[in-house]
Amino acid sequence: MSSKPAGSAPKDTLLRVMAENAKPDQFPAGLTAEDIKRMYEGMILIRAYDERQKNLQRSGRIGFCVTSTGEEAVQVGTSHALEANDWVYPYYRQYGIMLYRGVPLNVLANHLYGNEGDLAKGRQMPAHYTHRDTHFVSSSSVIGTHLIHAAGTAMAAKYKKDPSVTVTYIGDGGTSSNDFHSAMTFAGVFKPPMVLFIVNNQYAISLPVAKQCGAETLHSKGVGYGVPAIRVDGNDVFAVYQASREAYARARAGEGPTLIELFTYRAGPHSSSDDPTRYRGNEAESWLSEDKDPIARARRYMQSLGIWTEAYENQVWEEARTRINLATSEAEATAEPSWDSLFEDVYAELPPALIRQRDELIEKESGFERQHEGEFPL
Ligand SMILES: Cc1ncc(C[n+]2csc(CCOP(=O)(O)OP(=O)(O)O)c2C)c(N)n1
Repeated sequence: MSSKPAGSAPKDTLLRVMAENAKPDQFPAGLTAEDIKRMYEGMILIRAYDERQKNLQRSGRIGFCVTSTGEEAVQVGTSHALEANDWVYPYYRQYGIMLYRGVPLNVLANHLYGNEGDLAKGRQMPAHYTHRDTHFVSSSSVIGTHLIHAAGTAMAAKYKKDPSVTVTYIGDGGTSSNDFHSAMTFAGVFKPPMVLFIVNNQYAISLPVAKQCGAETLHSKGVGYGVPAIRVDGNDVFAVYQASREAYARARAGEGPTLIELFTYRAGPHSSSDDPTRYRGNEAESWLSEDKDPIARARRYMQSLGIWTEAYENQVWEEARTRINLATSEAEATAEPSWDSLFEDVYAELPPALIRQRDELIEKESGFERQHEGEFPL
């Protein structure tokens, strides 16, 4: 008997468009120069947003943040192939999809501050973004629960003969969750129009993937559920786009779900509460090298195609940073949600007991503020 676990696939099945040190002479995956630039600018916007989040958190101006440095191609490549009516069920590391789908930066910045303008009204944990208009569904802190919601949304589209596709994301660690099993079982049996992306960034906080799962690759899990699966170089934005586009087309044509493992690396900490050097030394540095960094790889490719200059690079970064700084400065100057907003959104009409509690809280808070006026300057 082979020592390999059933269903595992060899590691050399990684789909790539950008070969290492490739010197391309034609545009990849049916993309135009405009598409490629848009994708490149999208990746820079995400990286610049992360740079700003990190600085705000480290200087004590926001409490917590999650970054996705090194995983920009995952977010941009999968989004570029989406249609406006498609549904996105992310986990906490894919807010870049909102940016790529044109959600105003203020929406994200307000959430970072949990201020009055925050669509979650300051009630969600930071990094749990949501945006109804672009079908970007708020993620849950409990790993994996959104996968079954995504399967349900896709099934509804199938019943309604609505051409939308539902995409959902789960980390390598998240593939060990009960809900991954439930969603994959459902997907394999009922074949809803959905695409499940495994973002294999090689760590679940401090746990490396080899200690998480005995299979050689994570896409091999698809075999057991009867869901076609593919493994893609997740730092190759064009390969991510190509695989996504094909999977979405299959879903729209009624051919069912696809599981796509995107092999990447979480180059930053798990969150602002984590210090990755304690469990992996300075290993992350090599993943931001010219050969591995998704942005650097796309840049080299664009250089060979003659659609990149240093002036363009500087302009893209400057514009991204200016827009982000403006949005976060505005968010910082925006008031906190009012106390009584805590009582909104659950009942159409507040029950008498809650009315009493709300009034009591307002009374106490205004008394407290009067008593301590000026004592707690921000
Ligand atoms: C059901 C559940 N178990 C454990 C946790 C604690 N937890 C939060 S994030 C995380 C790691 C998830 O890693 P992975 O799925 O690989 O995604 P990544 O953060 O690496 O992108 C864990 C264990 C949780 N939130 N929910």
